[in-house]
Amino acid sequence: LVASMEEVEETYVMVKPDGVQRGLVGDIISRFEKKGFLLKGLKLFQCPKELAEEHYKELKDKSFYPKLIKYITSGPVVCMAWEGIGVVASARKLIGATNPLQADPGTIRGDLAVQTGRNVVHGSDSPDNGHREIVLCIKLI
Ligand code: FUP
Repeated sequence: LVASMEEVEETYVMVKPDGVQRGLVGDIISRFEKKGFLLKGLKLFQCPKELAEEHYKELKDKSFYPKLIKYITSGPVVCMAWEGIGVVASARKLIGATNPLQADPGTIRGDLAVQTGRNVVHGSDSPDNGHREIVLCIKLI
């Protein structure tokens, strides 16, 4: 466990359409920079429906899935690859709980959001998914 905490990893972070529209991109990038992570890739783009469906395929059977796809495709998103020791778990901590009302103050969602369906930012939940999402959203498009 300690060894894996010391491994250099990459994770995928995406500012969702509400975050872009509200002008929160700079604040979000700044938090990752100040923590000490390295920005390896960045792109603004309109997420096609097919890509959103692929990205959230594990949630396909959830009741909120149609709304989620509509939300993610409602405007441009900012996709980033961040590198650093333990960056996958650390990014999840910086982002905070899925429900912003339960996210701790000091986290992105805790400071900047209220609704689960408008929670400003996404971060990969494992190194494997980090790699998969970076390839899917940054390298292939
Ligand atoms: P997270 O990893 O924190 O982004 O959370 P999940 O992968 O569980 O959920 C992905 C997205 O689905 C969330 F960012 C928002 C949306 N969602 C809802 O809209 N309602 C829910 O009850 C749970 C998730």
